[in-house]
Amino acid sequence: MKIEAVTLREIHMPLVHFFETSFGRTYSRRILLVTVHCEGVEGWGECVAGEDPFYSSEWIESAWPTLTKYLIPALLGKQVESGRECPALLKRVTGHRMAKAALENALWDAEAIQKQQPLWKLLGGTRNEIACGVSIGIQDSVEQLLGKIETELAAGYRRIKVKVKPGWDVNVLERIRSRWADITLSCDANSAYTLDRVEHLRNFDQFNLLMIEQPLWNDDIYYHARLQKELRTAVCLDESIINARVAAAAVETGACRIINIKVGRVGGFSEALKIHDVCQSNKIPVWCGGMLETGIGRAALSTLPNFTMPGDVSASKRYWKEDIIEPEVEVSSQGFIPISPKPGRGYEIKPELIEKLTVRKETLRA
Ligand code: OSB
Ligand code: MG
Repeated sequence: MKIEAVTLREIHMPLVHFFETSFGRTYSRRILLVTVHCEGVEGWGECVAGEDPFYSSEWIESAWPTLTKYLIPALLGKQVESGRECPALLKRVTGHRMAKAALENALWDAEAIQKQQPLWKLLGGTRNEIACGVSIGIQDSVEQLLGKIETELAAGYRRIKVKVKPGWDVNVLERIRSRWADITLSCDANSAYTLDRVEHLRNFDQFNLLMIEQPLWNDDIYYHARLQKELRTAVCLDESIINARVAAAAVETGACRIINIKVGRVGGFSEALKIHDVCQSNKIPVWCGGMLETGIGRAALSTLPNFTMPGDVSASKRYWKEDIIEPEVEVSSQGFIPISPKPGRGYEIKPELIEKLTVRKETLRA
């Protein structure tokens, strides 16, 4: 496939409900979409960089110029057979993994369409359905949170994850557990704690949580290893796991017992597959994290064999009034997303809707 042109778009999409983590509240998403044009085939990718550099140093305003000035020019005019070739072509640029992932994943999509194979099969997936969980943000009141949990359980979701931070943690988990003693429950701190809060974090052990996600600094492995030794609850790393080498180091040092893989965070499908394999050979279960993406950015990866825990892959309607793909992502009453046997990404892009939501657009040609 010759990469003839790449189109970048920024679309604006309000969330159905605000989403709050320990680093702030989001009402509406600014989403960067990438389209690669390769000899009549169009591949689509989504950049998961946020509106602000809070979850990671990358954000939409860093991703855009990095793509136009460096990453896209490194690909234009190139002949590639597979998305796998992308990391080597983009290697000169340090970091900017979310920007790279959008481009690489668009190429995987184009490759799948060109080969008339489902994307998930091309990635090595073996499942035909994905177990779904939900990530529920910090709310205005605990009552509001309990109401949301009730709704999601009724919808069939197989794991509830709640966001925590100092002041919204043990008190909240207590209320949840006193109402639902047996549900599969986990929590995500997005780096809201420090190691000197270990006594406080030990209180989490009483709630029989599936995991506590990213309790300490976003760039830390070592102190998570110290913390994991002090806790019965499994630590799961999200922000800290930026590539397969760091994943191997985290596993070797005992910094976590579970890893959250987000394709965007780690730079694309190629690196995500490597992390999957490192974890599988070390018997560390993984699951697929989300970044409030549209339907474009989700699901295919979760079909790999070591994705043994429900992911943050939820129905389109939890996020959007109308998603930009069809059919929209739907979750069964048992909490699963069936995987499409169709070639390519398995759903259609809605070009008119995307055009309507677009606030800026730029095409670079070979
Ligand atoms: O830490 O997993 C996270 C959303 C934005 C930034 C970070 C995170 C999240 C989520 C949302 O938890 C998961 C989803 O997309 O449903
Ligand atoms: Mg997380």
